[in-house]
Amino acid sequence: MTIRIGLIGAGIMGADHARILAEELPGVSLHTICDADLARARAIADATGTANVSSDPASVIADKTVDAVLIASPDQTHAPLSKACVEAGKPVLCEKPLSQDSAECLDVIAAETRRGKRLVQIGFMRRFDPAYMEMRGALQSGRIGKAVMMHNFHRNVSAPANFTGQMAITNSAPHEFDIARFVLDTEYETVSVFRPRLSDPAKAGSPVFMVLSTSGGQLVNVEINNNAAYGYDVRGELVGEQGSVFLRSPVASEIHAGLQAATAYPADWRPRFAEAYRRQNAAWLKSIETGVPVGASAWDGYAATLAAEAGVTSLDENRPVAVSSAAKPKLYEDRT
Ligand code: ISE
Repeated sequence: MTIRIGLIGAGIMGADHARILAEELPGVSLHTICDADLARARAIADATGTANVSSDPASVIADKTVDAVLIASPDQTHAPLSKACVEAGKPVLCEKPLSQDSAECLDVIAAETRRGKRLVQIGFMRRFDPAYMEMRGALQSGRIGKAVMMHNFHRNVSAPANFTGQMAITNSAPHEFDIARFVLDTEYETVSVFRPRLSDPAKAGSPVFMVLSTSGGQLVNVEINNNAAYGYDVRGELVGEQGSVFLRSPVASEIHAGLQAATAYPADWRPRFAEAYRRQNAAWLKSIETGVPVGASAWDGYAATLAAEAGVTSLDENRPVAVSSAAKPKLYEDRT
């Protein structure tokens, strides 16, 4: 069975997902590339041998010759387009975040609950990253004892042009909110957000430092620095009562020259998490065939957005903020 994909969004992530689907995974074909900028959609279509382009997401979702949809359009479109896919009965892989507004996440969850079936997978690809999988496995095996803390550093070279001050929390940090919740198998109780004083306080994407408490009694700290300058650098350490697991980034080589030894940092997340994206997309395609959902659900997307909303409030009001969630529908009880 060849799965025909409608790809919505021809920006940096849309282009990367198109490349992965066209070049790295079997049993899938790109059916339509959709973007408000048709020229951008056509460029990806030409690069991947895709026949159709569109600037109308609704028509792509309704197209009976499109089996599944991958959403990589701007954040604010994620929830309405995911909801439209659910209402059309189409499996959808939606880039993170599901929404920056938890009420919109609940709309998607209500649509899935009405249908009685999970169709939405959220693009929290770190769940498929080999290093994070080993970290979670070490905890589940008991080798490090009970988890007590998790340290997370998330550094980009520079903030994208459209980045606002809050997006460190609402766009970047959802990766940490989700992966820490997934590794620890816990829920968040409070979020406290701090910001260091910078030489240029107006610079978009300036660092934020967060401390989250969990229902399992753990502390999770997250540093987001979208203007780290030196490289794309994501670090993590899971600390247990009998040991710890330190995240290692994939390094292909180490150059020794001029009395120095050096390894290279990637320029952004795509090379650092290339294997995670490939595995995530492969697992999504498999779940379409089997009907068994995998990866992060719309509920996981909601949980990450709740933490982000609490984080924004904490930064604005300079206080710890409680994370309060709606009741989880039974549809999301089974862990995959
Ligand atoms: C971007 O949207 C991502 O998802 C990357 O993984 C993250 O590192 C980056 O900060 C986000 O802006």
